[in-house]
Amino acid sequence: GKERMKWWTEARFGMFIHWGVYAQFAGVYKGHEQARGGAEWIMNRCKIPVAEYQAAAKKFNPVHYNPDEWVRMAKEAGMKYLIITAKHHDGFALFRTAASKWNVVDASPYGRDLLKPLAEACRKYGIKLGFYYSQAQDWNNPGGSAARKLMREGWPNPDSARIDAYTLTHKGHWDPAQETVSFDEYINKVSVPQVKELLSNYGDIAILWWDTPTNMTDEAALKLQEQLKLQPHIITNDRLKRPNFPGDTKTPEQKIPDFSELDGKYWETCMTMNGTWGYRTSDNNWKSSETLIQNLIDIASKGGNYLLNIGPKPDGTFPKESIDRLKAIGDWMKVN
Ligand code: FUL
Repeated sequence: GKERMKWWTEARFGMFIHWGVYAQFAGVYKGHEQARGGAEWIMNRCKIPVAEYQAAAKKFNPVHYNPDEWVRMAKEAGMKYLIITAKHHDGFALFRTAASKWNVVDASPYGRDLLKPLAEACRKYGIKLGFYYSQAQDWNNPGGSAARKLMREGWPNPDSARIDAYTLTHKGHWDPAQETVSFDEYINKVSVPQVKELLSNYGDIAILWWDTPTNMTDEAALKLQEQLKLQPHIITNDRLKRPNFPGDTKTPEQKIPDFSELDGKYWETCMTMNGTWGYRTSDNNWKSSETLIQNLIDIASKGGNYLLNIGPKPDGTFPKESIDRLKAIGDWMKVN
């Protein structure tokens, strides 16, 4: 109830982090710019075969990853919480997991859990930690669902007509490797155990941020929801499954609701600083610091939270444009 939501309603401002193997592609596949969607969608948008995408993880080696610095930057910008993609739609776990080999420890040269030191840094700076977890959509772990995006307007693969036809008749998949087990089996053997790991191995977890409930059933949602008991104070969003699982918070994406749209429910606007969640070299469409500060004021005045995204580079550092904006917001915070 209210008590559990207290810190969240006072927080106002948080950092979203979208990071994974897609950062390495940075919006480019075989020399072609990904045409649509965030750069974290490149595997789906460009229909990259499973084996080829997984080979890219063999070069994922973020040697400049410094979670202490990340959290300090969030803190100095006035942020009170941080939510990171523990697993995005590409299924790559940024953590040690026994449920799938498709994770940073087993599949990358980096070979270490990325979330452990982040959790420590969050504790050090008094920043609440949340995990984003793509519970249904997973393009690498067999059985995971896939949104039916076609190539037609995407990367001009000469084979796109054939791939689109396959995608349309195979529930959004484009590679037979994605269909070797059922969705139920994926939920039971990957999703549920990984959520259990995330809620058991990293101390206090403040938020579980579900996403894109493609193919979710009530049964699967109940199993995942059950895991939340591991963290009795946890707050969840409204993306576990629709309908019937509203969670605690609504999640307007890339928009700030008007006063007339507010209905008394808790809400959090998530937003990118440029036009993509995952790192993309060519996206220079950065919002000004003034715009970001105005958004924060607008959201706070309407009683919401602002979850502002960073897409770290494959080496583990934040883009300079993001760092500059965090600093500008922090400077403004100090005088206000
Ligand atoms: C969306 C996802 O598909 C995007 O990649 C991103 O994670 C955004 C916050 O939610 O639905």
